[in-house]
Amino acid sequence: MKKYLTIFISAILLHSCAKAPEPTGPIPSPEQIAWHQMETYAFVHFGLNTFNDLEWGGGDTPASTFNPTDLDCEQWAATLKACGMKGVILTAKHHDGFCLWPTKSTDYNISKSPYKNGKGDMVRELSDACRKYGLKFGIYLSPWDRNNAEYGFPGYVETYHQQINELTSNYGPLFEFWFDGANGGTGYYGGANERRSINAREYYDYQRAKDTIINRHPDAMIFGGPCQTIRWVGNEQGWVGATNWAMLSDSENYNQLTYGSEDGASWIPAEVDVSIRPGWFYHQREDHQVKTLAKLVDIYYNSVGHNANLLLNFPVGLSGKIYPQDSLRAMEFYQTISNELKDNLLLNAKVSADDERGRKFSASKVNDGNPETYWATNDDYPYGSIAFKFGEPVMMNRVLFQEYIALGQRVKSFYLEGELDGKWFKIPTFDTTTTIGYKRIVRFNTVKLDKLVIYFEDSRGPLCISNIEAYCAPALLSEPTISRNFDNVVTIESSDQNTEIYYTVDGSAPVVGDNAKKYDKPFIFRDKGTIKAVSYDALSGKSSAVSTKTLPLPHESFKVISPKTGFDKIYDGSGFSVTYMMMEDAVVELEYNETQTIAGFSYLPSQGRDASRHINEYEFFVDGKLVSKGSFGNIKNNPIEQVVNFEPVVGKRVRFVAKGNTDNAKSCNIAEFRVF
Ligand code: FUL
Repeated sequence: MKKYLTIFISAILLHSCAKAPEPTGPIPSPEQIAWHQMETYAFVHFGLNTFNDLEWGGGDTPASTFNPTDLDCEQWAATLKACGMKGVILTAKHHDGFCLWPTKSTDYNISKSPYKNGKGDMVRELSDACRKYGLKFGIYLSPWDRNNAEYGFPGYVETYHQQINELTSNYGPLFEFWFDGANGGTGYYGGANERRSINAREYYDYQRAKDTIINRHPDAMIFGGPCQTIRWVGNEQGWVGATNWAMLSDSENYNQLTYGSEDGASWIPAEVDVSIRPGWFYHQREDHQVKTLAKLVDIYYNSVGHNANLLLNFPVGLSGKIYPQDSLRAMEFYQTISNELKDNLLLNAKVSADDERGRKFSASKVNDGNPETYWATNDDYPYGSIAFKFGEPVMMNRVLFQEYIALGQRVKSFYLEGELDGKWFKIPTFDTTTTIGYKRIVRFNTVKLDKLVIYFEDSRGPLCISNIEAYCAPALLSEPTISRNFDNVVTIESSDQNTEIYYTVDGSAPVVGDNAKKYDKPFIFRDKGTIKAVSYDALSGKSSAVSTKTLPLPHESFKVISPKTGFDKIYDGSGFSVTYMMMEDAVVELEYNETQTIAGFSYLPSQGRDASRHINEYEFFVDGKLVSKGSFGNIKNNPIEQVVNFEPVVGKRVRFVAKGNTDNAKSCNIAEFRVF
């Protein structure tokens, strides 16, 4: 008996002392792991560009124009903290070369501006505010310098290193140093006003830069350049591939920025940089284009949910504060994500796996809340399945995974199945389920199940999964968007794939289960009228606010006299397809098949980034009689739809004439034009 007991105890001990899996290289450094854990942090673009309505200053904008009157870095820090950001990266110098700290390396700096009578230091103010609010601090220092006379020659390289030296010596711990990829081109260059190109890999002596930074800030990540420890994702739209390896190979293949490389020899994870507005710097004309809540939520799942960190940019405004619309939207975003991922359904589920290498690595480690423990399969088992059983059926639409990345990134392919009342079904997910890495969040339409099984089909080595969570995120009930194209096809879109859409075409408020029709596909609406729609969540029975679109008569009801070409773009429901006209021909003239009562018109200027030449003065005629004449006051800064109403007149022929544009240019733009 005693003998058996000894065998039994030693079997248990052996089992629980199973050896940890060998790393599947490459693996992250402890500093990189700490960086992964930050997940979301902020970018602030602020500088001379802000005061000159520019994205890329040429290097010749006078330092005297930098003049924030109400600058408050504590407002930035407090706001960003409330938005869940873990740190802030400041554009200490952008491509224009203007330095936001009183550097000794160039005169083109804040001490030559009226701000605080030349005594200001933005890097100091923001780094202090970050410390006060418990945020980490990072620096963006553009390698390209369109002001410096020696740019392109050895002299500038020394200036650049002097700047790195100052910034790494005087402003406390840095968590990240950002080397922008935009390099060389036209610039002021001390008055030379010419084009200069450099070999970006070699010119700046990045290895020396990295040594300076890491010697003083061992935890800091280096973004960009040949010595990078984290990588750009190849776009500025806010997404990285659903397949996303944290590894990178030496190849020049551009795609690996977005998807990583399974065979890559270095651990260089992705950072998704995106602005909350179209531009990186503040422009009043973009005040109406702050990204919607739905868009930001999507960006989160396509960045943090795809094994990358999210660097969300805030263009600080002219006053020196984060604009209220931006901070409100970012706070809503943070609250929405926190709410979506609040109640982990797996905490009390019964978990089991088909393979595990011992008690220390048992399946139960994936829902023990400890990131240091993990479920691992045996060495010859680079696949496996794990099941969660619920006492009562649950509703679910999100599953979150984390690998134990200290041992490398492994999983190559997996899928999800549910069971309800003994019936199995595959769970169709919104995007492909391939890699996991530090974090992967999988979204799908809400399903009801009493058992969840995850099959890991393929992996670079035995599985090492540290965490699995599941949620039922409430539907994001945002108003749907309604648009009609030139062929009279109406499309209604909801931001949340989990919701249904209901609509009416007679102008009445849509009530689900009553007058509203369920939308399942685009439909033809060859009429004039008002379409109203709501997003509806069948689960909670809740509807979004109503969105309304008033549509004019279709183009079949009139003959287009002017313009001769491009009217389709003016009448297609999109602010991004634009017709340009020379000012002398800038006329929209329509002749209706039948007499109409005309009460007004609307003009939408181009919604494209950096669009110019908006019509700002007009005349409007009905049957040759002038019925309205005026200007669109603030259209340059606020290029939203301009609506003009007048006493209704009866007529057949309307003529809209552009009399001026915002840039006194020879041509002007029209994105959309309507008569009602
Ligand atoms: C880009 C720059 O050219 C933009 O101005 C901005 O700073 C963005 C973050 O990186 O490459």
